[in-house]
Amino acid sequence: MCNTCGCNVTDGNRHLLTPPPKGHVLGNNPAKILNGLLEHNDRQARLNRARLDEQGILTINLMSSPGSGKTALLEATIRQLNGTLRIAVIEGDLETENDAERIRALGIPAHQITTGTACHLDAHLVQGGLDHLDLSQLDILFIENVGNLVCPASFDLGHHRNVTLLSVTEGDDKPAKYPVMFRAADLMLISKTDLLPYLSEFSPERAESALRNLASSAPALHVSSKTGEGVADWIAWLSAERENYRNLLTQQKTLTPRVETEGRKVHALGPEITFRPLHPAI
Ligand SMILES: Nc1nc2c(ncn2[C@@H]2O[C@H](COP(=O)(O)OP(=O)(O)OP(=O)(O)O)[C@@H](O)[C@H]2O)c(=O)[nH]1
Ligand SMILES: [Mg+2]
Repeated sequence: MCNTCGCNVTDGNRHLLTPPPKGHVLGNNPAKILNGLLEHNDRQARLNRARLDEQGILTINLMSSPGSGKTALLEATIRQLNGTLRIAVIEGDLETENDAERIRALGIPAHQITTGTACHLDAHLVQGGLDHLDLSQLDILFIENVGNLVCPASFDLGHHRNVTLLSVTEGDDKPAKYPVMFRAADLMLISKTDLLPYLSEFSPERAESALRNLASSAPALHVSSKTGEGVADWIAWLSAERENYRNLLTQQKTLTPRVETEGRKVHALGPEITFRPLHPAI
């Protein structure tokens, strides 16, 4: 799939594809160049994370299919927190400033990244987003990834936790069908639960059991941004993660998200490429 769509080439890393100078370690083998992009991504992600850690900003990557309620969740979160934590948002979409405008309308700084054709954010794009924010004024940064249940899970952005939304309109089999995305989740949020009375075919139990079948122990919470049901549980999860993160920082450690190595294979070319685990598990 991504071997043909070229989605691992973004405006943030396109410059790395220019022919390398003679004697450059990547040579001109496309497989090596694409593997090089992933290595460059990881290197940039580590720099992003160090920058965020310096300021103690817990950074959450929100992923899901298009329209499952990521921006609505952010709006509900901002309302619920009511200024008790300093928040900013980096928005990722192929086109439009719509989501960033929705966040700014609530008085929260937001930077929109438009990827053009790329179906995921990467660490280079996020680095550009960080440059637009005053990091000295933040407690939590949310990154709303491009709506896509496949590719975003494979890219470390330098963030700390992955949150994957599954809206009840999508069907409870999605964790089984999109294992790379759901295995990468540190938290699964079943969203739009106010619609459950109209969607008797969706079973939250079946959705959670599909997640467990992936050997994931990530918590599964229910939320409706429309009615506010479950928003307090989500905020409690965020607060616990923030406390854990701050404790780790005092020990010169940090939090790292789950990033799926199997998905990374999809984003590379050639059988000769070997993958290493991205991070020591915390
Ligand atoms: N009933 C109901 N509708 C919701 C809820 N959350 C979001 N929606 C609606 O779902 C649609 C998409 O919501 P968004 O928040 O824009 O979804 P998104 O995941 O940010 O979409 P993209 O950024 O395009 O991927 C909008 O019409 C929302 O009003 C919810 O909890 N309940
Ligand atoms: Mg959105």
